[in-house]
Amino acid sequence: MTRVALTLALTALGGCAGRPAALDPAGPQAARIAGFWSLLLAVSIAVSVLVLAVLLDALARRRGGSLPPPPAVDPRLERRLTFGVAAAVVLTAVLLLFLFVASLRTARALNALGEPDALTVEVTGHQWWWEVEYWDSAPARRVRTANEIHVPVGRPVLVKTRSADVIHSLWAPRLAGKKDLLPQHATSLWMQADRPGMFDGQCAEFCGHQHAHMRLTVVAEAPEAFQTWLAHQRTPAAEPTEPALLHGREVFLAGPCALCHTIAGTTAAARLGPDLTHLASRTTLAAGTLPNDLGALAAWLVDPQSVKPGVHMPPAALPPRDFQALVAYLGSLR
Ligand code: HEC
Ligand SMILES: [Cu+2]
Repeated sequence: MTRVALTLALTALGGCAGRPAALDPAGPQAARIAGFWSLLLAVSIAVSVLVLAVLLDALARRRGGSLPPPPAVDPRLERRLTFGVAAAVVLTAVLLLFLFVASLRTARALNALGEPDALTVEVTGHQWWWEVEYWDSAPARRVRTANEIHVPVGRPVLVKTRSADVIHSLWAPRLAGKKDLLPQHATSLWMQADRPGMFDGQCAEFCGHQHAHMRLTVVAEAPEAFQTWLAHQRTPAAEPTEPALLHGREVFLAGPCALCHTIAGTTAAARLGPDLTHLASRTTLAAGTLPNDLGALAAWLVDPQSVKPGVHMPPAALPPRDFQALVAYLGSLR
């Protein structure tokens, strides 16, 4: 019966398309959490069934419509009742202790994936997007991107988390538990993906207007594919060859865009908004709010406020020719 309930719950939670599914783990950390969750469910079901059985038994023993006369004190019955109550108290205490120890063991396991070859990724929460930086001892080799964490399958990843403004919380339920991102205090969590795939993530701590539009994607890929991706991200932005794209770059660099964004290989080096060096290589725009295609990009630039009301980016008020060139240039940043 426990198994049936468990399978039903798993199917229900795992089957909702596009929903994070903590009970459908794709890595050892999430599997630990799902295991502990199943244990809690099993124990709760067992206790509920036991209590219900005792209650039904008591009801069945009750005879007639009116209350029976109070029984004469019977020392044997008295002893049996005392024993029953004591046994129930001991059983409860043992169960609670058991769950406490299991919870401690899960927490310890979550913090211990460390290996010498672990990959270090720094994730900074912003209202309302994720800055992702791949750590390297040589600063010039560090890679910065946004709203996407690429990880190699089977390799432990140490995610160092912080916040640039308010408290956020990183949650990619198929890979790991939640971790708060705090403004003044660095935290970290371990994650590892055991199979390739795209895994949804979401800010899990209310952080203002657009909290619900603060999604991220973890892209787990084979180690070679990951290295190719990383090497490509390290390169500066592609040099435009067509006149329209060159014009688009001029528009970008001359406008307010360069005050907030970086495009490596150009003079734009600000960090108030996402790094756009390889913008077109990402799957979504504005932290999972829009698909990443030219139409959505144009809609975003014309009026970011209508897509994400309150967002910290002004609209691009440009003549049509400049605007089209700008969109084409950004769309070329593979
Ligand atoms: C005041 C700072 C600021 C200015 C000026 C600004 N942006 Fe942004 N931009 C942001 C912020 C912040 C975000 C992240 C918004 C979010 O997802 O919540 C963003 C997001 C974007 C994105 C989506 C990136 C992604 O990976 O999701 C693009 C593209 C972009 N900006 C292009 C531009 C262009 C082009 C201009 C100039 C016309 C510009 N921005 C001007 C701050 C700015
Ligand atoms: Cu947030």
